[in-house]
Amino acid sequence: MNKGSKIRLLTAGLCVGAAAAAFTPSTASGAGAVVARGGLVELNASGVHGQVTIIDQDGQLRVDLDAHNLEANGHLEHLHGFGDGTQAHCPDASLAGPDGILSFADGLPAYGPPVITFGHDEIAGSTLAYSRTFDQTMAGQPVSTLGAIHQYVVVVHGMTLPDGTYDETLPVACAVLTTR
Ligand SMILES: [Cu+2]
Repeated sequence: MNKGSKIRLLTAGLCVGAAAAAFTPSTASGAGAVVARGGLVELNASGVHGQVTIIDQDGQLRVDLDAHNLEANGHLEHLHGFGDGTQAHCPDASLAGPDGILSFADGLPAYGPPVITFGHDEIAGSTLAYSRTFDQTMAGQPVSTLGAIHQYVVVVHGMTLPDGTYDETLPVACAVLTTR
């Protein structure tokens, strides 16, 4: 065993110890969980609305997403943010620039890059609803490396542009997350 793996094992042992100390048998259900909720607010006048709940517990994120008034087509849903404590925001329409269309890139200064893909879904109707659990980021890191969940926002993408082409990456709704 090399020195590096010994240190990692010791760190893991300490984490287990800390978790055990904080565990209270009488509140076994949901102990240590952080619950973040947010309302999906439309972008690009999409009319899309809905609700997102993220439960951060035991190194896993459970994502309950419920979005309505979507186009029957392909959609991407991500957790977006900067991951360094910088608060991500839902983009203001003014970021759209002269063309009035808030592109994926236009929104980046506000919402930051995607850090977890919650889904890439082809829908036949106008509703997208699921509960999915994630233990890794897009970069392959444990979700525990994300830090406080409320520094991130959830963005739903996918809408037809005025020229008639479908843009799967166009932001159509965004949710700020609050934990209380
Ligand atoms: Cu996204």
